[in-house]
Amino acid sequence: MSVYVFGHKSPDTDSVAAAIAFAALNKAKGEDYVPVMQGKPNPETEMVLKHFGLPTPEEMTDATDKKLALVDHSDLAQAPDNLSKGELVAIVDHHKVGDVTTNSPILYCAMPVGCSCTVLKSMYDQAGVKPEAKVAGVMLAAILSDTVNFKSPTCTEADKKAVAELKAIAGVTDTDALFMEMLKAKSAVEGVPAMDLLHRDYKDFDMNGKKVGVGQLELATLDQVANMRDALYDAMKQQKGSERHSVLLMLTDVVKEGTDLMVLSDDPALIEKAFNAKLSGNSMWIDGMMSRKKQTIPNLQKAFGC
Ligand SMILES: [Mn+2]
Repeated sequence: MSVYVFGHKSPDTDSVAAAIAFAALNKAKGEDYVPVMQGKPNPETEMVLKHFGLPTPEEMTDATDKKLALVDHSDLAQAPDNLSKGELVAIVDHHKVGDVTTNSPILYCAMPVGCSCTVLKSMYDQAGVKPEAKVAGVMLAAILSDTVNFKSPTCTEADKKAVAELKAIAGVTDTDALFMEMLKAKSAVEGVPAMDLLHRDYKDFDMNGKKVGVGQLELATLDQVANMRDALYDAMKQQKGSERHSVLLMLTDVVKEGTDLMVLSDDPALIEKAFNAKLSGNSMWIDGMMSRKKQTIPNLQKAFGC
């Protein structure tokens, strides 16, 4: 009887890579393990699987009458449906302990590191098994994704060491370039209508009785929208209409760590004052501005006298 390895619902790259890696480790020991995923791969995961030449795991969401393992979670809310009607045999994770319980002893392997695939790397080491190059590739991509290329506060020395060892096995020479490719896949804008991009992550705010809309697009590089600026500005005009005082669009460069802020306002000078910057054309670069919630909105509130 196969053991199905499930990542969490709304699969991310780690939950898929960890399912593949855990299944492959057990297969190397002669056991029948199959990676599955609870839903479709996101654009980043799709790119990573294609890059390393691995098939997309089968979709599966129900545990009834199945032998199964969980990776990258131990919360019921993220686990497959009818978990209690299946037989859970293992959990590999890097989160706080969740609310999944079992009647029998299981393999439970969790470590306080940045990624489930870092836990799996140490399981491979312990078993004396070297992952196949393709599997090592998706494991290292998962670590880059979960640790935001080592920048996340959750990143540990163990994650860095795992990447150093996995890149040699996978034949990856430049992990920064791989991370950039992943970011581009995640932030893909090509072929998406400008109005959809404006609304990808958009909110209206009340600023002292004035309605201000702020959208944000996270990008690997501003070049991604170089040919779309006019179309984006037209979408902002349409969005603003007569009811809004301002519509702003944050074009956030995740690599350079700053935002080119596109501005359409009844009072552009007020927006300039809010960010202590000067518009050139219809946008201005604001170094270090990454967060709408923590940076953009508080500055606007101050300028609007909220
Ligand atoms: Mn994870």
